[in-house]
Amino acid sequence: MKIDKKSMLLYVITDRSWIGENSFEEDVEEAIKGGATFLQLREKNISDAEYLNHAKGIKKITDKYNIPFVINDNVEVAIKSNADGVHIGQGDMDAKEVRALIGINKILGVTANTVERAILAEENGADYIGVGAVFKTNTKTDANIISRETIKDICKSVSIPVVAIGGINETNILELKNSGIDGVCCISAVFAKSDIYGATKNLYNLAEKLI
Ligand code: TZP
Ligand code: MG
Repeated sequence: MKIDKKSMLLYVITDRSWIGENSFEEDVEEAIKGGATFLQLREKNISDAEYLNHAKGIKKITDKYNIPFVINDNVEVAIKSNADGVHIGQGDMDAKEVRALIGINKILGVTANTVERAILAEENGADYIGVGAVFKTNTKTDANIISRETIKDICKSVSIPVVAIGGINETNILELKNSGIDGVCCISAVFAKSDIYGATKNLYNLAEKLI
């Protein structure tokens, strides 16, 4: 499954620390029903076995709704769960190396916060670029804020889709209008909410006005 730009519109990323009374899988399904167009499993401080278990569970749901599903930073879990691909951060594995491991048919997402890194990522086989943090976020406290100018420059410098991440929520999402991005990534604006379905639906409607 390779990506269609439209599937980047509302890219939702998991964070099990927000799980409340429903299960992880139930929360993910609510987000997809609400309008998530792309799903990334991103869990820190987790064993490979547990990561793989969640990946297999979520793969069934993303298959049911036919949306792309990638694993953050773990090629082995991506391959074993038959996920659609992998997303690697700036400090993670080398994009070329990951592409060689997953093959040409899987999705490779790469975080790149400068024009140089974005161009290199595309050359090394990335299918899309993630850029951020675009706003202050408590989810990744070590993330630098990337200027709107840099986001625009990155979007202009690559031909693959670009998604913005970091602190994006229903109140600030429209500030990203005209920045050239193809979609937004959200963690807490979805999973920190008690009504995950409603929050995602609202974000989806706003994201549609953005692109
Ligand atoms: N990379 C840059 S910011 C961020 C990541 C993974 C966290 C995004 O989380 P939230 O809750 O949508 O701000
Ligand atoms: Mg990472």
